[in-house]
Amino acid sequence: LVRVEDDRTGMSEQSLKRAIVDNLHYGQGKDNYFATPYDYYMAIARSMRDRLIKRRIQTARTHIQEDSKVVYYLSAEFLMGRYTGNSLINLGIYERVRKVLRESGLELDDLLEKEHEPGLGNGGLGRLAACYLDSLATLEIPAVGYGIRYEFGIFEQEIRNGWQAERPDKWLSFGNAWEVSLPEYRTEVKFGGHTESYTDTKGRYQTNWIPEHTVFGIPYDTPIPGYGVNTVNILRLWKAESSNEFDLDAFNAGDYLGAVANKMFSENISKVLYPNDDTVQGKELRLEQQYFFVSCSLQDIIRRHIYHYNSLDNLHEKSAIQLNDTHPSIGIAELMRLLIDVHQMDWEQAWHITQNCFAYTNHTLLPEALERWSVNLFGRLLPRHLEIIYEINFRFLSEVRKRYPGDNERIARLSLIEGEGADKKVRMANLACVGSRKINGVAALHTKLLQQDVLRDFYELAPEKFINKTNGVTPRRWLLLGNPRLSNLITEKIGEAWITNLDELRKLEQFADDPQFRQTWREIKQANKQDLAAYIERKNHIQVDTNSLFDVQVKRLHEYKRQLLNVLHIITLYNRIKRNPNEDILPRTFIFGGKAAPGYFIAKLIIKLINSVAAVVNDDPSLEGRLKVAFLSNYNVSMSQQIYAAAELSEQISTAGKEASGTGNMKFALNGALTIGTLDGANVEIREEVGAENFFLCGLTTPEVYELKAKGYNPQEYYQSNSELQEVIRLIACGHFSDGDSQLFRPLLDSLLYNDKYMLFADYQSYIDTQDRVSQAYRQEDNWTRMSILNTARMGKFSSDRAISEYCKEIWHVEPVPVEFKE
Ligand code: DL6
Repeated sequence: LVRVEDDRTGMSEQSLKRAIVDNLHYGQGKDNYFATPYDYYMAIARSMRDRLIKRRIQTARTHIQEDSKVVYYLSAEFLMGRYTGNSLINLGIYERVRKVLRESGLELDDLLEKEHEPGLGNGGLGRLAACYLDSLATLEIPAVGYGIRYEFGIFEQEIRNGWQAERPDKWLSFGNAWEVSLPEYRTEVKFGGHTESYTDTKGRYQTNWIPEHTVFGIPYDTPIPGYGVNTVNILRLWKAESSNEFDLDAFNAGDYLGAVANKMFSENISKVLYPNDDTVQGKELRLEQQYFFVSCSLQDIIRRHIYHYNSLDNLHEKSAIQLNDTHPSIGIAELMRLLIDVHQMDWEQAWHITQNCFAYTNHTLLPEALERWSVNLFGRLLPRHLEIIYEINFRFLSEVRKRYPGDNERIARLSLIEGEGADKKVRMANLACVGSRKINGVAALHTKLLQQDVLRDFYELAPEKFINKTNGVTPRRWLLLGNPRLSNLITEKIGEAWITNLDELRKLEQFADDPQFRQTWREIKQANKQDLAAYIERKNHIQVDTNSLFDVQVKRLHEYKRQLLNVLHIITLYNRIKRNPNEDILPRTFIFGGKAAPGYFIAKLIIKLINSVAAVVNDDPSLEGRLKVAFLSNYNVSMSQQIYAAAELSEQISTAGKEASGTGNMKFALNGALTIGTLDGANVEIREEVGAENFFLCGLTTPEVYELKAKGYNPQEYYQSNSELQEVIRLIACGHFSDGDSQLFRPLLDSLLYNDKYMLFADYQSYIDTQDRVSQAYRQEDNWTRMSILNTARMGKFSSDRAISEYCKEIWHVEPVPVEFKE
């Protein structure tokens, strides 16, 4: 008996083989004579998607049957990485599929490289959302991720003559095997226009929003499988489409361009991801994007809820809506609008439901990243929401006034509206705080600083709303998939329970002093280093010494992350060798990667400096290959998996009090790299977990930074008293790294010498001394390996499973719902 089901869902070698051949023929229209590696990739991806869809259907049914509360994770970014490898891992058939393909002379890993990574995020915030979706599914929590299906994701970075150049990321141009579109669930979203008030037949005061134009959101679903369970949740991304493809009246009047204007307006909305990380671009299109996806998502949630319960009275009991930063916080006003204007609920009940649905995660302490929209723009685009925000504010400030009579400064700080007259702004963080039941930071230090500083007034008003949720990363992608050699060793030694219970890694501690285990541990790192070295040679044409220390800083380019401090260290070592060629300097390979926001000139100049230093250092024969510098272009999730596996030293050197958490720091340590870092973000907790003796601490603490700022920080005080630092700065200034051009890096040097907002000079000596300790420690190979093992062994806390379990218990109040799989 031949069953279609087997080819679509079967997990045996034979079924998998048939499935791939079937998808190659009928999905790609090729046989093995014509098929390209990309066709094979598509066939594998489709075969996996088939398997997930069956489970998805059963998951959705179970959630309805069990009347489950659902988590809705609203995020403007999801940086998912490649799907196919991850799905093979989570379905538990990676090795089986590899074997099946090998029998046909195909190499799975090479084919998986053909997947164009969906870069629908900038960095930490979007990647966190992706880790959280993985954990939600693995923990069997009913959940939907909602976001935007950007046609162009984060730009592709090229390095031309040392400078960053941007190219558009056309990730969809060869199709996307993973998504399913659901035009039947398209949703209408209004923009612009005006509001009108009237009294309805029951004598109630009502408001009608008459928009200037409307847009459709079309949902595209991607299945999100849990590891080793049958739960398959979805990521639902919205694409904007015109509600009025062609204006026939305009066309008939001879205005062809006018006839398609609406289409252009609509489709622009989901066209491109804004490439800024930790800064806001107050552009109208960005607000349109935010409102677009939030409105689609909330209407979708309401549609499903009403279908099931025929009432919205219990919406908050069945839905937990998480705001991933303030980008979706317009959702608070939108849910109020939908409940009041569309579903005729009274204000008090609507507000009760809204406040109990939403929770807000803050991801940044940088003031420039706090979103504030001009009231004029807001009113033009979302006139009804502005009215609602004024009403929320009026009611909220009346309560505040009762609590703090006469404290007008506090009232002004708490207000949802900032400023006066034409400069008035809507403060989205304030809206998020007022409209949410819980507010969380992403590391212990970050939450404390929110309470003491950025959100202090809200903390004083409602301390019970504040809670810390230290970030976490998924061990499936960041160890099991990304570092198969190390994963296999770990599983061999302690079994595979660590994959879903990362605390199990503690069992590795017992092997930290075992010479044989250390040796194997080292061999694995060495093999991973060789792979990365081959990549660097292929891409950058730089030969690196695989016995050198792989010292890595990969993350977005930002002044506060201080890639420049790392460069000052490289030049310090360079000078030392130049001064004394026989000086015993530890050979190091410095590896950088990361994108700069296209409009962020200083960050781009730092990239140019790194590449300029690389050009001089890599080619100087007198260094005898002891120092090598490589900037890897177009850093993304796929590349990072390889980098973490090979790294030995992780650079986490942001100015204390600036990095909310960091998650790269966790991925490095999980893969056995030691950290050199400041007491910032989650570094603090990583150090507590791995032990101070297994962490290289440097730099000022947050209170010291604040104190120094308060008393008036002067970088010259540090500069004038440090001859080694002077030598470094002079070398850059004289054009040594810029073919004699003494002006090229002037903006960087001036900012250091006369302002130094991020206090590089204050931390320079501490950083250099700590790096010297790193070099000494690396030479004691055995002890270094021991520290490396202990780092991995003690990273259990930083699993996203731990983070998500805490969100479930303490914020969302949701329970796992196991799904049975029936063939
Ligand atoms: O919480 C995820 C991630 C943190 O680990 C980083 O420390 C933080 O910089 C990042 N924030 C952003 C930009 N956010 N905004 N707005 O990506 O979040």
